[in-house]
Amino acid sequence: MLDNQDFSISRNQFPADFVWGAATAAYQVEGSVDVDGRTPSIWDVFSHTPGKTYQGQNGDIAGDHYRRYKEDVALMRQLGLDAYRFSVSWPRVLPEGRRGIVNHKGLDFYDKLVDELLANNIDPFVTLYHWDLPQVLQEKGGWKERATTEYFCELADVVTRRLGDRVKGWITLNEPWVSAVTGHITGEHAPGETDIIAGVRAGHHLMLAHGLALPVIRDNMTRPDAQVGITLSSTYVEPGNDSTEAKDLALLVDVISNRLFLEPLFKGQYPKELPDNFFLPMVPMEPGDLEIISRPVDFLGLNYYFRTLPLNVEDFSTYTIRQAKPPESQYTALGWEVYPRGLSELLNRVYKDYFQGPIYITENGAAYEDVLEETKEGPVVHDPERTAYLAQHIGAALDAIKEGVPLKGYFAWTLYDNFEWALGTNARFGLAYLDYPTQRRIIKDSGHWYSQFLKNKV
Ligand code: IFM
Repeated sequence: MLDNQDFSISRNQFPADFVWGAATAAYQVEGSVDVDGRTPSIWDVFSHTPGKTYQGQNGDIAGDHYRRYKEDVALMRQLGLDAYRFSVSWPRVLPEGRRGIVNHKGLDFYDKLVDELLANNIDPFVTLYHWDLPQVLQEKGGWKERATTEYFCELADVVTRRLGDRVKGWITLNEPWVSAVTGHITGEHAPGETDIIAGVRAGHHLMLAHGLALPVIRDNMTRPDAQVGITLSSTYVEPGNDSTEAKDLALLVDVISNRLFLEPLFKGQYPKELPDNFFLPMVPMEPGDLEIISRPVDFLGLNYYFRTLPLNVEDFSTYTIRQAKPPESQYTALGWEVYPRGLSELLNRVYKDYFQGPIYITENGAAYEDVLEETKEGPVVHDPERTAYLAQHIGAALDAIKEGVPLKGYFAWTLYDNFEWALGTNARFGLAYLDYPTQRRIIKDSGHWYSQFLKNKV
């Protein structure tokens, strides 16, 4: 079942308390979008709008996790995970977007999931917002409006009151950059807006929501070892060639892709390189906002997938950058460069320049064109590239630890194939293959490798 690949890495090389897990997000796996009082999120509306997703696909069923969570926890246990990172569907818990009505059936689902995880010795890490804003709030302006930050605090309060005694890791937001830019500027994600002012407003309000929610969460998290943080997207940026244009652009892409959120969080400022007359006038800043945004977190979550090698700008209004594609590099099915060293470089840099506390890799993984084979011994999926991707990035994580970065955990993206947003089911990132017609979960070779690694058998 396992590929005969030797990556010379073993779990024993990591600190004993290092957390190993896998991650998912509510809309990508849960399905059951109209049961037990859940109302539509922006992703239900967006994915049901013709032309927005691959073949018009949506998350109506996805991995049916809402009904199959016990089977999924059994899969996690089989893999040997220490922790599971999942997100809460806001409109399942607060169907009106606000505290007015708390949907206890929705909350019960997460309550049962947490109990099932703990019964299997798996620690819950909960993301409060992974992109599925209630549509009712979008109709009032969504993240463009400051009021949404208060509603987010209400969600945080309701969820942490109920689960705060059992959850180990709280993550306010997943990748606010993607919510702001891809959702409001390029329009590739819900709510599908294409307005730079909308994107800047959304980004600022997301960060404000994070800062405002921190004390609310802290008041309710009573598990003694509980911690709260945020997850940012990240990329390792280098110039695509030696030209001045590429070098200047690399600095700007780093500012926009990484520093735009790192700096307000850890330095209480927006990057000074952003032209004063261009960016700041769009920020809906009020006195005290940056102090709120930069309130201390217990940990930082980083999602890392690829390196970015900018050459020149094709269209700045849609943030389309032409990139170098070194022929000697390997690429995933999405054309993302496999560049493990970028992970250790990035971790070192974030540690040195921004945050000296605990860091978790909250997502890392790769999409490949997996093929399910039915054999006499049962179904199999051979995915040696993904095994190599995971092993090499775990190796890079180990390098960073040896270099002094306080890295505390690693979550593979993702537990099993799921609804990959605008790409629908056309991008498979899972440790297990999801056979959509039958809902079977089939552990891929890479999942077997990860499991053997976690059990100290490789
Ligand atoms: O599937 C996404 C996830 O929801 C957020 N981070 C990147 C993943 C892969 O694209």
